[in-house]
Amino acid sequence: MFDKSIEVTTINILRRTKTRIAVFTSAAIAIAALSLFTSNAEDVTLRGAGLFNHEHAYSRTLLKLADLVSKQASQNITFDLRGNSELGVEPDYVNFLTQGVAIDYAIIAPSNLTRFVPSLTLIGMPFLFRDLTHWNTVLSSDLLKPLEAELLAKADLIIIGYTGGGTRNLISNKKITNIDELKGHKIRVMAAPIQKRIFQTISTRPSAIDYSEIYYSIKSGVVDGLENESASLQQYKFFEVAPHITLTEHSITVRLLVMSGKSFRKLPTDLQNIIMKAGKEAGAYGRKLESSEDSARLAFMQKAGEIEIHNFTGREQFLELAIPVQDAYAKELGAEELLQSIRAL
Ligand code: X1X
Repeated sequence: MFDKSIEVTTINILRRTKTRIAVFTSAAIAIAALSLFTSNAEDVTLRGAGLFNHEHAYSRTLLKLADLVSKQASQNITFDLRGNSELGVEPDYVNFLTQGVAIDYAIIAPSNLTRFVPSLTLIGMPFLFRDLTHWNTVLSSDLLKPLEAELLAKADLIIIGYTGGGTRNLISNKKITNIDELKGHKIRVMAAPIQKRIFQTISTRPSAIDYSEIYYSIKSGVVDGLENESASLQQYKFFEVAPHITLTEHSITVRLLVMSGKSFRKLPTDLQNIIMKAGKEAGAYGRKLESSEDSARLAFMQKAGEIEIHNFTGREQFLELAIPVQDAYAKELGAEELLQSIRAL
C-alpha cells in the first residue's frame, strides 16, 4: 500500500516554453534569440527542503504547491525540492530561510520558532485541539493572522499555508498502557519549552534531541522513545528500535508552509499573489491528505509486524494535567486571549 522505495527527486516543472525556433531570416533569428533571452530572464527557480521522501504527506503538499503555482504562473518555474533531510532538519531550514540562503520554502513545526515568536508554539501544544473539526476550524480562521505578522517582522518568514494533520502518539522501546508506566520514561520531545513542560506533568523525563539523532539515541539508550505521527514513524523506521505505539493521541499536528521573505520579495507581484493563494490551497490539501491516511498507516505497520499498538488508559488524566500548564504558558507569553479564542472556536 505504501511504497517506501520512492527516493528524493528534483521536480522540474517547466511549462510554457517561450522559445521560438526561427530558421528563415537573420531577423527572425534575432527575434528568436531575444525571445529566448526574455524567457530566461523571467525564469524562476525555488528550492525547497524537507525531512521526508516524496511519498510523505509533507512532500506531497510541497509538490501540490509546485503544481498549483506552475499551472498559473506566466514564468517558467523550477521547484527544486530536496527531501530526505538532504539539507538538514527543520531548525536548519529556519536558519536558512531567515537568512535568505540555500532554500526558499519549507514545511516546519511551530516548535522551531520559539526564539522569534514564542506564542506560535501554542499551536503545537499537546491537547490544544479537541478533534480534527476543531483543528480545521482554527486553521481556517483568521486567529493566527497577528502571529503571521509578528513572524514576518521578527524573522522575515512568510506563512503561506497551514498543513499537518497527523495524530501524535508515544513510540517506545517498551510496552506502555498507563500513566504509572511512564514514570521516569525518557522521551525525546521537540525543542519548544511547552513540549517539555507538558510531558513532565506525567513524570516522564523529556529531552529535546535533534530529529536526525532520535533513532540512535533510542538505540543507544539515551532515550526510551519519542512521540510522533504515523507517517514519520513509518518513513524513519523508528519502530526498529521502538516498536511499541501507545495511543495517547495527545496532539494533532499543525505545520507551517513557510517562505523566506527575502526570496519572496525578489518575485514579481503576480507570482507572489499566485504563491500566497496556492500556499493556502496546498496546505488544505496536505491537511486532508495526512489526516485521512494517519490510522491506515498505523494499521499497515501493525499488519506488517513492525509495530504493536497499545491503548492508553491515562489520556483523560494526561489532558487534565496539561490544561493548567497550557494556561500558565499562555499567561507567561501574554497570549491568554489567543488561547481562549482557540478553545472557544
Ligand atoms: O518531532 C519532530 O521534530 C518532527 O516530527 C515529525 O517528523 C514532523 O512532524 C516534523 O515536522 C517534526 O516536527
